[in-house]
Amino acid sequence: MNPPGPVAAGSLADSCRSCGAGLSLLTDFGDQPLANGLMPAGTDPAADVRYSLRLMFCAGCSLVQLGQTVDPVLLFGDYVYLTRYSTALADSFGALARRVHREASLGGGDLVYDIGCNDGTLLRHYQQLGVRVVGVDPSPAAAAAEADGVPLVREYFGPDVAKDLVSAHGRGAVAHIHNCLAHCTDLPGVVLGLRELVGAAGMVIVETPSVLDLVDNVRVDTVYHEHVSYFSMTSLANALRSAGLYPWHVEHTDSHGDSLLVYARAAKPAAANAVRAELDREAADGISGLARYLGFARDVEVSGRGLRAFLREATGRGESTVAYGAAAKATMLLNVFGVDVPDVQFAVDHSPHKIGLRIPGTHLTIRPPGELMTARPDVVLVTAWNHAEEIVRTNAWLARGGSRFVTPLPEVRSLPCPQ
Ligand code: JHZ
Repeated sequence: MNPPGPVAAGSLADSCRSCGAGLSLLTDFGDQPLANGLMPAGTDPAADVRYSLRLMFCAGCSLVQLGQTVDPVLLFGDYVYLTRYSTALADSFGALARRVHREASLGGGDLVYDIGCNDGTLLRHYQQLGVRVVGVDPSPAAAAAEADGVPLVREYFGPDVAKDLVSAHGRGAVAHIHNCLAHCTDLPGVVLGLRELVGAAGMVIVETPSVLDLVDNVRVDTVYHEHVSYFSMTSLANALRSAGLYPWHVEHTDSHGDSLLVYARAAKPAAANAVRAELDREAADGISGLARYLGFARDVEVSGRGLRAFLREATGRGESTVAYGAAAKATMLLNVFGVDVPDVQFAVDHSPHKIGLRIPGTHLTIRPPGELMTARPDVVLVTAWNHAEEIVRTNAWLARGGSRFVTPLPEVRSLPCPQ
């Protein structure tokens, strides 16, 4: 998330949002629509608003980032993503809350913050464990958290909001920020705010997709205007340290592709830990050099050609294809690769608020998954590939009936039909 105010509708950056050094261009995707800017069905995709989308690299702190910022009101003013519609993700938040509660010995007097809490899925798990919680989220998604009784501050997070929160509610034993740091244009300000929230004794837990997964598995569909930063352990540790936060543990999760789950606090950790090992692995892998990322643009071309050929051949054989998951990723996949009706006929998604809308930049309308019963597509293109297992499991009847489920990246792969 980004602070409101000085960010123009489409301003170009020439220096790193984390350390201020100069930037080098990695890939230019041209002008692209907003990934979550779903449009009314029947409207003209040619009229959809588009902004430049360019991926840059900072040799100063290794942060891969967008060279463009879009006004946060345009990005989050009408935000339709709700965590609760992905069961595996919601379950993983439950497991994390139970684990942190146990390992940090949290009690009823302790306080847990969640920055970018969305519909409050994570905080509701803490509430069930008897822990005090406060969520921070300016988007309409947070209304669902409030309706469920999660105390909420509807603000763009930063150091001033952090000070107000501490005055009003106290220091946090834990401050979570999941899939949100990458959205923050004022990265140094947000990290300072996190440090303020937890003081000397608390713990910050950051979850964010891994840039190595992006480049190595061609997750080009995760590059969009909301995601202004793409972290490695190296660039994340640099950003945290600048605010006096020291990462002391890292794990990998897979709810949105390979992601880093990093634990940090104000005290310097022992020299040897999982973070040190991760930093050493990244250094050996060339993480701080532009060369590590330069094959990405070529790989995107290859993946795009492969997907277009696959879909065109299916259409040529008279087969029908439907996209599963009107995720932000679906918008980017279809637009960056130039895929539209008739090669993909429509999309399905079980989020009620997405039904009846159109994927930006395309003619694809979003329908309820129940329509697959009548459509019986030959091919189901799983655009929400991070949920492929859950999607194939809940639609096993369709797979058994002969529909082929495929994921698009880095190349088209068929998913096994469940027994
Ligand atoms: P999903 C979100 O991206 C948005 P998206 C956000 N900006 C971000 O940073 C990343 O996550 C990390 C639907 N679905 O979770 C629900 C079904 O229909 O991959 C969702 O609309 N049936 C915060 O949008 C979509 O798919 C199902 O069985 O790419 C998945 O979106 C399941 C499991 C999901 O996030």
